[in-house]
Amino acid sequence: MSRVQEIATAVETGKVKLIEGLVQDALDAGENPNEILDEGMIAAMSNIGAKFQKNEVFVPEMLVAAKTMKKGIEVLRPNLKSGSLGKLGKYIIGTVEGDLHDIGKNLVALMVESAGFEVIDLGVDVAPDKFVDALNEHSDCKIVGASALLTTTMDALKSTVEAIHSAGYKDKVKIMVGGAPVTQDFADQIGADAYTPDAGSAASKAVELVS
Ligand code: B1M
Repeated sequence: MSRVQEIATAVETGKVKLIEGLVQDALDAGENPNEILDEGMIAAMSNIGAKFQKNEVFVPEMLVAAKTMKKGIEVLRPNLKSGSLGKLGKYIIGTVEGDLHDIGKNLVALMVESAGFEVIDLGVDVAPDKFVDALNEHSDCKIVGASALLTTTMDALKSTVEAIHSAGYKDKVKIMVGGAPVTQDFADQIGADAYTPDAGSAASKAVELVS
């Protein structure tokens, strides 16, 4: 089994205590950090999601896999960073109201920060007015990113865009949306400025939006 496959298996089976060592060993052996992330960790989360759908695993297994992935990302983090902090302005990010999934949002935050933004992370279950409060507090912010992982919380993306627009930020701030159930069509329908399918493209799009 390759080192990247070993990492995937460790995430999928929730080997919290082993993951840091496995990721460090893979990095020391010269594995590409982006491959460790995409083909190791993200692929593992996708597998566990498929198993959850088939009732082969349950919420506790998803939780422990998520915990394992978070630990692994901490080891990867310095290897994914490149840009100089904050030079492109502020980027407010959060997972929308009713949604507790934060791994994808955290990856977007990490990539956007690496691209040169100062990230203000509001966390999970962020109500629309909390995004507005954050914008009021950081009036020089250029982009807001909102993440949703559940079909049931896609409406909260819509409410978030509406709240930001109603608060007078329509022409001042760009809104980016994403998350597994989100599509370009949906982003267009709710009036978001951009949709991207993954964290890497979110970072490039953010740079494009302020250039
Ligand atoms: Co949940 N969960 N979960 N879960 N969970 C999913 C999302 C699900 C698809 C699993 C399944 O059924 N196959 C399903 C949603 C079905 C649906 O709505 N269509 C689901 C469900 C049903 C639930 C619960 C309702 C289960 C229950 O309680 N019965 C519950 C809801 C809780 C809530 O939020 N209110 C729940 C709970 C949980 C845990 C807490 C146990 C845990 C989350 C832990 C955590 O995040 N700290 C969890 C997990 C781990 C998952 C899966 C397995 C993995 C999610 C993940 O981290 N993926 C997930 C299955 C799956 O995704 N296949 C599943 C890895 C991550 C890197 O990908 O977040 O998609 P992702 O992010 C991607 C892109 O989407 C994109 O970039 C990232 C990659 O580069 N992206 C953006 C994300 N945000 C972006 C923002 C952007 C741009 C791109 O711009 C701003």
